[in-house]
Amino acid sequence: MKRVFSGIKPTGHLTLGNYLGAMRRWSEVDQHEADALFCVVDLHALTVDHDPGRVRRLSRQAATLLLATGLDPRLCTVFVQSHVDEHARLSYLLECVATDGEMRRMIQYKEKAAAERARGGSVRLSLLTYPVLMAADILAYGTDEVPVGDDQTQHVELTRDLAVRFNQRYGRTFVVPRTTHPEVAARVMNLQDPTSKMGKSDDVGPGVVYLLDEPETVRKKIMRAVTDSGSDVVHDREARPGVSNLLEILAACEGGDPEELAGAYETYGSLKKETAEAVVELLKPVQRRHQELCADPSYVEGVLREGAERAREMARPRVDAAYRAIGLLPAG
Ligand code: AQP
Repeated sequence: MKRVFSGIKPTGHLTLGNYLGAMRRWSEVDQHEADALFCVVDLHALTVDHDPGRVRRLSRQAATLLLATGLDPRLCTVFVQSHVDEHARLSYLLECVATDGEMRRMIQYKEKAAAERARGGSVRLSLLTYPVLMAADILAYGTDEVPVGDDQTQHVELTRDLAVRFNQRYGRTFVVPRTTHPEVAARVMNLQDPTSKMGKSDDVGPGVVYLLDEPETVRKKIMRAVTDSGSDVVHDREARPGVSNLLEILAACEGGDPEELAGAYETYGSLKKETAEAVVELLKPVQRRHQELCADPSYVEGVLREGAERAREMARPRVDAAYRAIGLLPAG
């Protein structure tokens, strides 16, 4: 059975982009078809200016939402990254095969470092090395497939490069993973700025639909989405990014093809209305289950505890093998 690994970073409230780009597939497909692990990658949330209490709250919320979307601990492993030391252990070894040039070429690093500097802050070294830790997350488990949104493609490419390089230098230790993306909505765009990705740590709140937004809030955000000049509904990401984004969201919610859907709408207004209702319906069961789980925090804690134990057992042999392969003396 193939092994699947993916993660979610508790840097903000989870968004429709996170759900359509990644999480939905985890619960609907991956947990049924693979030996799958899903992780709240909390160490990654420390790479930018953070508030400790907020990271803890968001980590708990992200874990609860993962279960609320339908992840079933009988079918897959759900855990928190910092509960499994093997990630950090392996990350250091991979830093010893990665180069600083590779790190500085990462688009997300360039964007986030620029934003940090623009705010007058300093850039943490961990922001530069974050893709190596992500590679460790993936490689520790012998992962075959990494289901992610489009923005993570470059990081998975780096992971592949590091796995190949390590294997060539020190002997075959890691599986070389591949990426999978959803067919539509692999990159959901910000509703107020459809040329930028909908991000959970964006400042532009009205452009971001959060999984826990009230139905009225979802409707308002979608009805106020920036559309393009012109009035006919066509799917063209370059010329009509606003309308195309709505068509992709609608297609992802209801199934179907954004280009075909475009023909069914004569005005932006009717498209927005239909999209808003589709998103409200999509989020309803997730929000209901989230509420139930919040009333039972010990269940969530138990899932995370057991998940971490299982994950540790899966990761340790491969990370130990990497330690031996790279030339470290085994502890007696
Ligand atoms: N807008 C998006 N469209 C499609 N997929 C998306 N993902 C994130 N945003 C979109 C996918 O969600 C998974 C978890 O993302 P992450 O927690 O690793 O964070 P990220 O990729 O850095 O994106 P965010 O949510 O915007 O966080 P911030 O604002 O902190 O950078 C990934 O598979 C991602 O591709």
